[in-house]
Order: sequence, then structure tokens, then C-alpha cells
Amino acid sequence: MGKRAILHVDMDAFYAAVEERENPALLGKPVVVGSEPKEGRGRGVVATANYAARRYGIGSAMPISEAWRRCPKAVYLRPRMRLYSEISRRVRQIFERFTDLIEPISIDEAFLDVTASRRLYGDGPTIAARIKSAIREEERLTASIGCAGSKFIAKIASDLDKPDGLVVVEEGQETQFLAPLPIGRLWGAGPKALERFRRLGCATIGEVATLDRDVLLRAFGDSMGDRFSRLSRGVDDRPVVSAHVRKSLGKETTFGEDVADRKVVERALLHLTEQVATSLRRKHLAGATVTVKLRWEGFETVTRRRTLREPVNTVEKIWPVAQELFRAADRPRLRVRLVGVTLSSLDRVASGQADLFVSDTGVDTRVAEAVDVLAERFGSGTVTRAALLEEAEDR
Ligand code: DCP
Ligand code: MG
Repeated sequence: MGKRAILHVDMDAFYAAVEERENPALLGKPVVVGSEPKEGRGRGVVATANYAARRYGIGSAMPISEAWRRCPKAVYLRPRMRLYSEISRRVRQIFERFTDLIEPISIDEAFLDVTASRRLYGDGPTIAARIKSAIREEERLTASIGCAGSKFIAKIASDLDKPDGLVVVEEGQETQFLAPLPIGRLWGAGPKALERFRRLGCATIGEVATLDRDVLLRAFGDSMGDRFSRLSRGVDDRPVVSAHVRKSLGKETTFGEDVADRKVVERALLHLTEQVATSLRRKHLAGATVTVKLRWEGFETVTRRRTLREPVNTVEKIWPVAQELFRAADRPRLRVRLVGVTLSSLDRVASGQADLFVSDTGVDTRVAEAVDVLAERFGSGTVTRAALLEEAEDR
């Protein structure tokens, strides 16, 4: 298994694919999404075209009038940005099931670092396949994914077998993979650089890789020269940087009817705690502050929190605290309307092998992750923590 597993995910013909999904009558027809598509006479440009329209040479950024000239019978549509953003958000939520290291690049494209997720969900290609099938099943859309040890290679790979592609570049295969590709694939190689490479006698990335680093430094300056030298040899260690850091993770539930029975309330709270713990581990997070929220009939609401010495992410560690906070805050005479539990003061937890053995938190996490795998396979709820439930029911 490679040192890092990076995925680059890019939706296929994104706006157009969404429009096809929304309107089955479009199926099989060329579809062009763009601004001012009025009978193709507008002065707008094409945002995207579906693959049927691309056969006419229509593509992003082309003037609509030109697209119209090439294919007047295509269906011309205005973009519906709200809808696309909403879908983009839901696709991101699919990514979040597998990693919290997500770097969105645009509305339909993101890098994912799934290095630490492999122990739980399978190797990079397996995770990529699972993401693709989740997008297909839940959104009825297709994505193309590149899987490699770096962002640079993953990005190129995702583009090579579009649509609905999955291209894997194994560790050690990078230079072979890059060699036949045109230099335009190198990041930062614009028209000027391409001309200079042509004069150096290079047309492919493989030819650039054979050049001396000094030659590249002289031709392109230190910064670009160094970049071309490294990229052409498949060297790219830039990290995937997530756009936002989550501050808390919690779940709450409002009962259909206010509940008097504390066994029922505690069981619900335990169930929520399990969900929060699973979700934390999935995102490789742990939280040091446990907050319990309680609302009674009449809408009076309290929250009680405690900060632990160490961040935790297992139900075994969270539940005793949550239960104690609940019992201390509870007013048993009143019926309960809502309970919730939230973990905050979040930290990323490494999930390499090493940390499994240094503390019992690690062992705890390992057991819990095994349960997660079972829950994934057989559906959550199959694996209940019998002992904890009994404790809750003993009251
Ligand atoms: N887009 C745009 N203007 C551009 C390029 C893109 O408005 N010049 C929008 C429309 C695309 C979306 O961004 O649907 C994603 O861009 P992509 O470059 O990923 O193109 P597609 O997803 O449409 O097609 P592909 O299958 O090639 O990724
Ligand atoms: Mg795309």
C-alpha cells in the first residue's frame, strides 16, 4: 500500500448531467447549459455541455452563438446554480463518510486524502469505487475519480477516462504513467512555457523528466524550473488542505410525544451517543467537551457540559459522562421533549497503527472501529452494546 492515498473526484458534465437527471425527456439529446441561451443568439457563453453535445465540438467557455451554429437542435438551458450547489453539498457529505480531509476545488471537484481511512474502508481504489457508487445510487449522477499518491497524479488520472472513470496509479508507476502525456498537463505550463519546452525539444512529460534539473532552472527560473523538474518525475508532496475545521459534532432528537419514562430517554440518549461516536471516528476526530441538551414539556431547555482531560470518540468513554450530565440536570417530574449530545473541542486523531498501542484510548478505538465495520456491513443497529444498554435499563 502506498504512503498516501489521494483521490481527485470530478463530476461528469456536471450542470448538464443534473439537468438530464431532472428531466428524463432530455435523455440522449445534446444539452447545453449556458447564460443567455435565447435561441442561441445571446452573447453568453457555454457553462458546460453534455457528452452528446460535445460530439459537435461544443464545450465550456465557447460563445453560445458558436454552439448554436454547431448544433441548433441541442436543448439550451440556463444554469440553476442553487440546485447545483445543493447537490454539490450532498456529494461532499458522501465524501465526509470516508474522510474529513477534503479540499474542494470547485463546485464539482475535490481532493480527498483517504490515507488514514484505509484501515476502516479498504484501500484507495476501494474507497473510490464506493464513493462512485454512492454518488450513482443517491444522486443518480456519475463522477470520475483519480487515485494516486499525490494530488498532481490523482488530478490527471481523474480526467483520463471520463465519464464514469476510475483510474488508479500505483506507487512506483508514476513516471511511467506521466511519460507519454503532453506537457500541457504539467501545472503551470502555459503557452509561453510550452513554446520554451518545444525549443528544448520536449513534447511529453517523459522528455521533460530526462532533462537536467539545472537546465530547467535556467530556462524557467528557480521556482517554475524546480516545479517542472519535480512534477515531471511525479514528485508532489503538497497536502490536501480541508477548507474548514469542524468545531463540534452532535445529534439530538425530539420525541413524537413527550416522554415520562427515563429508561426510554436514556436509551435514546445512548443511541445518539453511539451515532456521534461513530461519526467522530469516521471523520478521524475526537472531542474533549461533552454537552448534553435536555428540553422538557413546556419548552424549558438546559445544556450541561464537561470537559475531559483527553479527547474521546468512543461510546464507552462518552456515555458515562453524558449519562451523568443528564441525570444531574434532569427534573424527573417533567416529561422530556428533546435530548441531544454534542462533542466539541475537537481534535484530529491519527489513526495509524502506532497509536493503537500507546494508550487504552487506542485499544478502545480499535474495538469501536471493528464495530463500525460490522455496522457498515450489516446495517447499524445490528451491533448494539448490550452491556451499556442493560445499564441504561437497570434504572
Ligand atoms: N463551468 C462553467 N464555466 C466553465 C467551466 C465550468 O460554468 N468555463 C461549470 C459548469 C460545469 C462545472 O462548472 O458543469 C464543472 O466544470 P468541469 O470543468 O468539471 O466540467 P463538467 O463537469 O461539466 O464536465 P467534465 O465531465 O469534463 O468534468
Ligand atoms: Mg466536472
